[in-house]
Amino acid sequence: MGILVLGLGITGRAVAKYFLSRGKRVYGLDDKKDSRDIKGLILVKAVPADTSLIVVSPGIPLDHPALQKGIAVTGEAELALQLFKKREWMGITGTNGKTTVALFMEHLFKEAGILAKALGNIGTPLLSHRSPHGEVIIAELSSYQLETLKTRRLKAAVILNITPDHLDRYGQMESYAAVKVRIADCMEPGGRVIVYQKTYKEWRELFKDRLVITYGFEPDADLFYEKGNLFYQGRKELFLGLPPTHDVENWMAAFLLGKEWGIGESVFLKALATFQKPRHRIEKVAVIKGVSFFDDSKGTNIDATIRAVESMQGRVVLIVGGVHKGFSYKSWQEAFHGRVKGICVIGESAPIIEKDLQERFSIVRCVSMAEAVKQAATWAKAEECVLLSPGCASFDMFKDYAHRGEEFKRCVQNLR
Ligand code: UMA
Repeated sequence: MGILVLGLGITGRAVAKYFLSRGKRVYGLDDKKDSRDIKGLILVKAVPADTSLIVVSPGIPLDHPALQKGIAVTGEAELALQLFKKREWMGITGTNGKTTVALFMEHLFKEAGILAKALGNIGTPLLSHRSPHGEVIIAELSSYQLETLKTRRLKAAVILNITPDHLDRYGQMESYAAVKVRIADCMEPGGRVIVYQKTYKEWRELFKDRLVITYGFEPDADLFYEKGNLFYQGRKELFLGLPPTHDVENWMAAFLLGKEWGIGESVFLKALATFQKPRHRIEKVAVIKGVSFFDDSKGTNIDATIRAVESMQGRVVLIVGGVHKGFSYKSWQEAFHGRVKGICVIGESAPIIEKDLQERFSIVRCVSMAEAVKQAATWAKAEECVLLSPGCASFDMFKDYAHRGEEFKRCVQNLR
């Protein structure tokens, strides 16, 4: 009997290596890539007759023809949940903020003297993690990974938010939201999933009778923010001293997650003071002639771009566009009103974005990042900002979002 690994990107390769190292017969099928460098992996073009299990990569939808043969299908994250039984697990999902919260939790645990490792959608497959130390696994889980997740092993988990993304795969918001809510079914028995209050209210019927802890800006949230203070079930927990921004939502989620491991106020505040935000997330990369340049290449959906624009001081020249994921950009009209001075569009989605926004904004279509940066720089005046926050995936023009961010930075440096 063999295991078929479907998709040989980062995930598939980690899965193949995991099973090969345990002496299993492993087949590899990829519609585009030839991975001859994995010793022992048997490359195939169709599902072999003796296949007993298919491990599907997150980027491959479950309606892929190879998955319609009646053979058991699982995902890498689910396999890891089943296999790493002795670990403590934390799950982090949401449309935006997953990576920031996952990295912050790693940092917070370090400050608290607890061994922990952030893995998963953040870029390191769960199965590639080998360590004898028994770290807490902080799993960043995408909706794609959640589709095949079912083992009840999470000690704590959070849904940070649910806003439009990946509608090319899910068709409608309800299906996307339902997949996100699956994380609640992977809690240890009796475990309560932490959910942003607004998200919980919006998708309440999907949660049914699942046990939930909420956080947010209205007094009925379990963790409630008011004027820089956090109150937990009516009792003041700590003075955060920050304005009610999107970042505060992330810190509230992190505080609740940390609480599950007994981490208190002083360690939390110390970790917050020393945390360095991840790269390509509203990262200031230069100030040239009074214009600030920000790289938010990781902003790959409409809400992420709105958050980035809202966080800017001064008017913004925005660079957007890339792989279209099926949603409308019309909500940008209101959100950008009075804030965005001009828009440079790049990539496949350029014509759709133009159509949705041209009534309200000056838009210039650019063929490359270099052209977009040049155009944006001529537009922006001192005290204003140039912001790359594409609202789209990067794969039409770049290897990934990091590559796109680096290219932006290089073009900005060339302006000097
Ligand atoms: N492939 C096929 N047939 C298809 C589609 C793809 O054979 O129909 C093959 C491709 O040729 C390629 C492989 O599948 O060789 C790619 O697999 P994949 O898309 O699952 O990508 P991985 O390299 O395994 O990376 C995945 C995540 N990618 C996606 O979910 C698209 C990475 O998240 C993640 O970091 C990595 O696993 C480790 O867990 C990236 C991402 O864009 C950052 N995530 C989305 C997001 O954050 O919004 C969900």
